[in-house]
Amino acid sequence: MKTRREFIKVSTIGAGGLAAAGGLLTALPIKDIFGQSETVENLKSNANKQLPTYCEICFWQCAAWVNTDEDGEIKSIIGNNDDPHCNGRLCPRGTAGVGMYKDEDRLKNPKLRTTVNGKQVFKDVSWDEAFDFIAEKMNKIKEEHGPECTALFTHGSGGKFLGHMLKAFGSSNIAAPSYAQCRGPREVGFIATYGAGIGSPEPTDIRDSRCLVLIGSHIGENMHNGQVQEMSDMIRNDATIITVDPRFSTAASKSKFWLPIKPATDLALLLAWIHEIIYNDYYDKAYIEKYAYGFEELKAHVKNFTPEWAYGITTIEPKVIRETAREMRNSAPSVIIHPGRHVTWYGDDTQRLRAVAILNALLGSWGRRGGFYNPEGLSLLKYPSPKYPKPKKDWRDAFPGKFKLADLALASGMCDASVPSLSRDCSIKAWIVNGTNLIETLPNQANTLKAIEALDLLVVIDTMPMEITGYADIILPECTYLERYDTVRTSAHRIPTLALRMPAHKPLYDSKPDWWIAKELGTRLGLEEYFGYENIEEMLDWQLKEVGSSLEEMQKIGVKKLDREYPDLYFLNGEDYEFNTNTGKIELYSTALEAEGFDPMPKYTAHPEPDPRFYRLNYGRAPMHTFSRTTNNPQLFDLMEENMVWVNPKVAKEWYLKNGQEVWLENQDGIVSDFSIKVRITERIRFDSVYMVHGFGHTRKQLSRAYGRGASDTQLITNVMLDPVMGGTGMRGNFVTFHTEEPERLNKNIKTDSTKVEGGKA
Ligand SMILES: Nc1nc2c(c(=O)[nH]1)N[C@H]1C(S)=C(S)[C@@H](COP(=O)(O)OP(=O)(O)OC[C@H]3O[C@@H](n4cnc5c(=O)[nH]c(N)nc54)[C@H](O)[C@@H]3O)O[C@H]1N2
Ligand SMILES: Nc1nc2c(c(=O)[nH]1)N[C@H]1C(S)=C(S)[C@@H](COP(=O)(O)OP(=O)(O)OC[C@H]3O[C@@H](n4cnc5c(=O)[nH]c(N)nc54)[C@H](O)[C@@H]3O)O[C@H]1N2
Ligand code: SF4
Ligand SMILES: [Mo]
Repeated sequence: MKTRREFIKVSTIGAGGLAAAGGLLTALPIKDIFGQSETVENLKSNANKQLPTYCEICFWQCAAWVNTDEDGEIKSIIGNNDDPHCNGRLCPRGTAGVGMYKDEDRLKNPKLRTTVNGKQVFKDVSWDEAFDFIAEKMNKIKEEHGPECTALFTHGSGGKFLGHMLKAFGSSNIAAPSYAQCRGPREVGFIATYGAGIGSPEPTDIRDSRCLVLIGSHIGENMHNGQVQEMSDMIRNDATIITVDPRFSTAASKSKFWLPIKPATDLALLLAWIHEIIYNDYYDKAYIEKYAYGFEELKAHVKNFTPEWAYGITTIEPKVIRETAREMRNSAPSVIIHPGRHVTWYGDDTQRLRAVAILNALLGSWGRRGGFYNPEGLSLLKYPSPKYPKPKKDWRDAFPGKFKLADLALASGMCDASVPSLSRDCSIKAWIVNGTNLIETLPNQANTLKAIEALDLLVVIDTMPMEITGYADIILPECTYLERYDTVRTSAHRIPTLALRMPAHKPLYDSKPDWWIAKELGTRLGLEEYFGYENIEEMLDWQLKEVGSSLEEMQKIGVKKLDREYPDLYFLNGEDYEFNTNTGKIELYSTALEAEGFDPMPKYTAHPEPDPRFYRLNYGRAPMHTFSRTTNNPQLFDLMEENMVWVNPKVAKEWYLKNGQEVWLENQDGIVSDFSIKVRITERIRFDSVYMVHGFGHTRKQLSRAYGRGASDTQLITNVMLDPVMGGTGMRGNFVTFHTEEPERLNKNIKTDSTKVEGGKA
């Protein structure tokens, strides 16, 4: 049976296809906003200019200059020398921002799902019609269920405007996948220990560090610009790098020690290191005495966690564990056990990150040069607007008594709260999805689709016809970051900086910026008093003037460096300090976790192992791509067209696999990859695992380059190992086996392949 929200192509019936379509393409009131104007045909005034922006290809947000040619066309992007995120140098992806702007597959106009002759298709509509449609649906949901039954999933800068709109509407269900699918356990683990999270960019003082321990964080392939630059400096300075990774990563190849740990056993290694550091008196006594709580309890807790004990679990030899512990001690406090970023692995992730936080504390690296510095940012005042209504309920009602320590909303939690339930008076009924490809981003696709199926409204705001757009009721095309203003970047660093993003070209096609979408939709919903500014320049100028700058100044300089309010970059050199924990101390023994019924100190528990002929599915980043968002970018596609599955030679021999051979992967739940993937035989992966880069295996034919290239790891991640502390979705407990011929699919596969679905092009 065809479902209401049948997955359909983003193909459009022509203007004549529907009687109404032509008449609906009316222009909106003309607003003379630089770069956003409907009337400006060609911004000649933009010829041969250098205009400031900050990059949106990943979330490091490097500040950059966009160069235009004599026709005002975008020519190139280069780093801004004044920016501490990039120090004037962009990564390959940042330079390829031009490719995102020029991608001919971009979404071009708003599209509404409709049925023609019994088939679901998208028709082009005007922005007016799109907003009227959304406002009507949202108001109906508000009347019938309350405004709290709406939600915003967002990843990226423009989400702030949409978040403001949704809060004004009366809902606080706003989440990004960068929490429960990414760094959430790290934040919660560090908050439990230091009363402060890590945030982004990470305040790791890598450039001054003598010893960097990377535990499942592959800086170098994880191309977060400033970190990679600082790590290169470290290597030049002959500092020690210790990499713990079942895969021989690029970072491992630059390391003094590579510890090819058995996957899923890191907590045992961390506990053994803690044991070594305490029982050999390697720890920073004065620091621990002054700042820490629970040392004696910790000492007793790790008594039996010897290197010999850990060896049996991790396969890392005791002498290596001892030697690496000594290396850390020798460099302390200029040592960093890196907190990682994508840390949702095995469900005990908050506890693993607690162990990382504790190890740093024992070595005295928090608040010390070469360890973790004290970052400082500047918050801009919010443009004056009425108070938000107070929501009576939210997504947490779906999880009574759970995840209390989660300091942000869970994208996966909001998804689960959209699956109808008899025990709740409201399941979430409407999603606005902005800048996140939830189909490829949330694990367990069947669950995501179940939630989507139950919605009354799905609005997708994107730049590209990604998987998620196929399920939308209405698609709104956002212009790329090179064609718009956004909020001013205010992220914290060694010194506070401001960075401006402004349009370098008017939006191509009929695409629009998020700020405008939020304001126009807000107005349709009767929330105009929340959007008191005529246009975004007015708002930004007001905000900037409040801190002694102005839009005019920022348009010229792009990045403004400010003075620190608190002069101490390194702040734990013996002075008194009260941490934001229950005890006011660094909690080696966590009172907050204990109060919620969790282990106050981390413990190792074994995780399931693959069955014979199955291998643990490991995944990660490639330097030239960001998730699924860049795989169709013409410039980056040229650098890497598809992902491959890394297979250990021993395994390849057992399966008679050859380099470059195409295989299909099947996971423990009988899900078979939609597409085949080529084999790469390499010693760089352990025999018990296979590895692939995330973001490939696109199922949308509208992605003319990326379609069908490589395989999707997400499709094979059906087992979620939930973190009981904060609801993170552990994704590394999945196992795959090989098929050398395309296997029959036993009806377990979900249809995300648009070619298999009826509904069509006019
Ligand atoms: N299987 C698997 N799942 C993962 C991960 C993994 O490694 N493997 N990694 C996890 C991590 S660490 C994270 S942070 C998340 C990331 O999750 P997402 O941010 O959802 O990642 P993308 O797949 O890049 O999806 C981004 C979407 O935003 C759109 N987009 C790009 N630029 C713009 C813009 O300017 N405006 C708008 N409106 N849209 C834009 C893109 O076209 C794309 O559809 O995924 C998590 N999920
Ligand atoms: N080029 C590029 N850079 C990026 C991104 C991107 O998409 N592209 N995304 C950014 C984002 S949002 C994030 S969150 C970060 C993510 O970057 P990282 O935090 O570095 O995380 P992953 O990319 O998931 O890297 C995972 C590493 O862990 C290893 N690993 C797998 N299982 C285990 C295990 O059991 N134990 C140990 N010790 N290691 C294991 C894998 O082999 C891999 O090398 O990257 C950021 N930087
Ligand atoms: S690291 Fe690269 S992709 Fe990320 S913001 Fe910086 S230049 Fe852009
Ligand atoms: Mo992430």
